[in-house]
Amino acid sequence: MTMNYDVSAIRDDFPILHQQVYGKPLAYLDNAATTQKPQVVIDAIRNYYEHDNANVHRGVHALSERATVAYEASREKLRLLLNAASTKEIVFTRGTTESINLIASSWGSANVHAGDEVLITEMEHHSDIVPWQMLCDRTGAILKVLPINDDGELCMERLDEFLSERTKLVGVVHLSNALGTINPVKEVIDRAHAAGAKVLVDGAQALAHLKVDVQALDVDFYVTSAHKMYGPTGIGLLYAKEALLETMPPYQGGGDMIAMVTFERTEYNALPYKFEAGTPNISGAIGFGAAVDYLNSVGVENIAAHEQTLLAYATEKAEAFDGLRQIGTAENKATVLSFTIEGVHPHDLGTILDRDGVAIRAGHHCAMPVMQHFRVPATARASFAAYNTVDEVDALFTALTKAKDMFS
Ligand code: C6P
Repeated sequence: MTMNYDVSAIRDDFPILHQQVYGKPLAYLDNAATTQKPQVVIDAIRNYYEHDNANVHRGVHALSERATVAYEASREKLRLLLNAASTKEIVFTRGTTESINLIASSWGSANVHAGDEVLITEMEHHSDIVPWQMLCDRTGAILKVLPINDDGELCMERLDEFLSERTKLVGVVHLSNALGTINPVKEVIDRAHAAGAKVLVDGAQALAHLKVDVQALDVDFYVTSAHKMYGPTGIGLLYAKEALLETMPPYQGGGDMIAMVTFERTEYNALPYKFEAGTPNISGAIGFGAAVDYLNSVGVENIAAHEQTLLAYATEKAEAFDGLRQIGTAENKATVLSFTIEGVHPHDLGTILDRDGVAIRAGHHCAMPVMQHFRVPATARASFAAYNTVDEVDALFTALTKAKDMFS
């Protein structure tokens, strides 16, 4: 394994891993759906509720001040993680899905008009497809789709053909949840900018596996979810360049997003609060901050190297497995092994593996166009995180052999 990477010490940070499922040790390989949470994240949330629970930005009392300080400290941790220029550029949302809906509703409605084009890719998650379809339906804009090849890589050689002077936005996933492909987002951004388009990168899967620098990327919008990076569910973020956020109308109206309200007019609050209407997910934000601390303490590069070792080992086993078809064989990929097995439906695989304590995801992974490209109804997907082991990969393949034998 990776030098100095103590996977058993990391496993000890995650209380949930130490359990049996149907009498078998749990092998949790469904990390692209959601990662497990380390004790420090659980403790941060618990500590907040035990000691500091109060609303933020409102109270004059000690608890509210402490809650506000902790909430804003998390924003600063996320700014640092992404290397954003200012905390004004970090908006807390419910997650990737809400962040993209925010962009499509706010920026999209103000900037995308009939005849304009929005370019996405064939490997987008539904949350980076449907909000743009809805916007195009509302405005009369046109949705274009950059195809992928049979390895599950973007057809970059065709990008310029799909960009035009009418392209207002390019939406691209950083790390595909269905294929594991890591996309050349810097190149997409540079070429889209040259055509005059803004770029949204869907980083839902990226931050637990890749180092991301939004300034180096020069990306306009970057979105993610805490729960895929060892943080809690129900919280995520929208990063956007300050100049863009300044011009965008609010997404939702309500408390905290205002500076002054009369019945005649409302003056909106400063960034980022203009986009955070209502009482936010305070405990979630605090847990998100603790997850960032945890990621930094292990080091995302160390995690990535460990996962690459697991993925290489699993891929080797997959290649040797009779009747197994890998879906997603990009040169540059991470964490995800997506596959079908001849004669066994992925859902049956998922159920049989579960009985052996092996948790994977089976389905379309909210990326139906990817399934359509590869002409499969669904795939089985194992996805690796910091705490997974070679033994768990072995458990996966032992269970797969058993499943295949049952059906043959
Ligand atoms: N993918 C998976 O099992 P939310 O649900 O808002 O936190 O994230 C949505 C999302 C957006 N983009 C990508 C690339 C994603 O992978 C996801 C979530 C999960 O693959 C649930 S479908």
